[in-house]
Amino acid sequence: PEAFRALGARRVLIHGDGLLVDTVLDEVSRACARYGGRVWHSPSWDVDVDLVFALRGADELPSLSVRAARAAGEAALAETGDGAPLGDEGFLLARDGDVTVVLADAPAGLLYGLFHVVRLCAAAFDPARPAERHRPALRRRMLNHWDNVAVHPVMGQVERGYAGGSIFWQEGRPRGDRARLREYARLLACTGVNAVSVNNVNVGRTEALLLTDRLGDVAEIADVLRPYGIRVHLSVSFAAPMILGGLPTADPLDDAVRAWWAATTRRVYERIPDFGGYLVKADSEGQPGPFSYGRDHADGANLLAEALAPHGGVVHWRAFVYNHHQDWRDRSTDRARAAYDHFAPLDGRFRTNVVLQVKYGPVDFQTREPVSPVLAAMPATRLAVELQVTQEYTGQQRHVCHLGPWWSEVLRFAPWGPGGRTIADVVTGEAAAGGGLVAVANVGDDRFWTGHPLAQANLYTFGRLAWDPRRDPAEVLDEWITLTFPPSATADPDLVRQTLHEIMDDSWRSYERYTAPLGVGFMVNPGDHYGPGVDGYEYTRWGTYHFADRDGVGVDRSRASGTGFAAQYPPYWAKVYESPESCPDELLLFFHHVPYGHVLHSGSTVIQHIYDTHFAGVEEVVAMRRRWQTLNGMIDPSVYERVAERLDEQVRCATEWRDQVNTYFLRKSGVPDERGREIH
Ligand code: GCW
Repeated sequence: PEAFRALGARRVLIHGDGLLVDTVLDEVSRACARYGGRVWHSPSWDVDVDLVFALRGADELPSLSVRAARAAGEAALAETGDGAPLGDEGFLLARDGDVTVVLADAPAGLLYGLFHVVRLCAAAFDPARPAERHRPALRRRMLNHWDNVAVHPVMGQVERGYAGGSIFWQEGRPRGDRARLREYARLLACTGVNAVSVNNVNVGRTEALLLTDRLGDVAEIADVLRPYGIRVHLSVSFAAPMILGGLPTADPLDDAVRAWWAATTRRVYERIPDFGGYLVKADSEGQPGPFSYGRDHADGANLLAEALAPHGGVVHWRAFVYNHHQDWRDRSTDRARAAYDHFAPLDGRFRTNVVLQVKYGPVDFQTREPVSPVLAAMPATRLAVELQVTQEYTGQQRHVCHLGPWWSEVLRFAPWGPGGRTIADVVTGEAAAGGGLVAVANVGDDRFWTGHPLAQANLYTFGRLAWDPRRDPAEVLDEWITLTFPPSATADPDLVRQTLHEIMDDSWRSYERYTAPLGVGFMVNPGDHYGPGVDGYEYTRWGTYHFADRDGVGVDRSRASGTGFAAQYPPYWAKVYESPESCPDELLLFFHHVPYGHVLHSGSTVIQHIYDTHFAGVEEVVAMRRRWQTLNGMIDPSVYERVAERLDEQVRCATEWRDQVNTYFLRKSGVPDERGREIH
């Protein structure tokens, strides 16, 4: 609430009507009640105000100051944008004498304008502040909840969830805590997220029913999220016509199947008129899909797209399709190749309301992977990048691992070569058809929302990057710190801010240092994916191997002698990745199998790099913990304690990683650490 002080102490006028305008009114009223300001909603008399939120289409008001402020806003609008519209969600912020004015074309714009004013604090009222216009670079900024309705025997209530139970569901039923859900909607709206899917992409029997018999449960969630501009989407089973409709087939080209989807979808929209659409994991890790009928993924996705099109809905169709029954002895199959091999040939075949949702890397949300080549191979398809805010492979919200820099690196990557178009251009629609940004959510019913209080920064950063994928992640983190740890009587705000930066800024790289080296990935405990398990996946069916032997380590994915994955990139990167000499160090073992003595660009050998980074990574975590301890007494004690306890676990776990990885490679290679440190 502290962040609302500057706004809540002012005289505020809100002009316009609509559900989201009511939300703005409610927010401002609450802030004013707390901090002594006043609020008016379209008064019919003249009032003196400090801040105006106005919808451009709304009627003229008698208030002279408001009319003047609005006119000033219009003038600023003309100046700042060459007539470009603000759009459904954009807004303008300008000053007119003593008044700050927020103008929007649609109610959602006023809501985002409100949160912008909150972020700016006193700066929003600075007379010298030039006018600024904002609109999201991406239309859809979406979170996927992998929440089960019924508790799954292995995965629990939330698959890969590290923040307690589901915020939506509890043991087979809706959790029913509308107040908490509304707070969640508010939290998401302030980051800029505007779409949420409410059930796991692995759709079980109970979850399948959300589409039909239990649609009312979904409608209730939609009702609570709607006032914050958030649309609800649903993960559906491709076999729904059989499971729910009693049809003998789910063949996408079957007329009865098409009719079933059309009728079912019509009923969804009767109940939830602003329903967002479907999310589908098909032919992947045991989920049903079009392959069973000899059809391809364009046939499958288009079936659902056709049913959704009359209502303005979209299908998010996931590209995470690979053979999860691989024989580890089979060196010709490469999981990294799978998405490209399945999908790139289908470019141009998807209907316009299909969004192909592609994990950022070719394997699976690893700490380091090359950017998926699918993102550069389908110019005629709407592509969304899927990130993982839930930290399945990056410390599971027990470790501090701030992912902003990593996501930003992905979004800034130029797949056609340096200086060319970027992944941000692909998802915004400047270099392809544009499909948005999606992430797997990290929130549960935990009292701090995300288990680790500092993991909230990942949620916030995702929302801000989805609003503007070109933003500097360090600046976004700074914004989050300021909003989350506002100056208070006991704290030295600069010290708190600086300390949090020291802990968080480089935490993803620290995590990378003490876990799997040089992009080789995995090496986690199978099953829960937490902690080291160097050979945990080496002889499994999952296609995630590192091939370490006495001479070397890594996966040969070159065209010349390996799986050919490197050739899936446009020529510039295909060439760079093809040879160990030009491949960037951090991806070397993803693309090449090299001897332990191979010298990196950094000058170090591979084996010495493994030792050095693992020792350094643990030292960095120990330093994080020491820094955090200096904040004792300066911040909320419950937050302090929760983070302190998790840092103890991070030190323990990082040490385990270091010792297992170093010991493993010492035993394999027989090469001692040149600095003679203790390896077990
Ligand atoms: O990373 C893997 C996870 C699975 C998940 C799958 C996916 C929802 O280990 O738990 O299933 O990815 O993305 O579909």
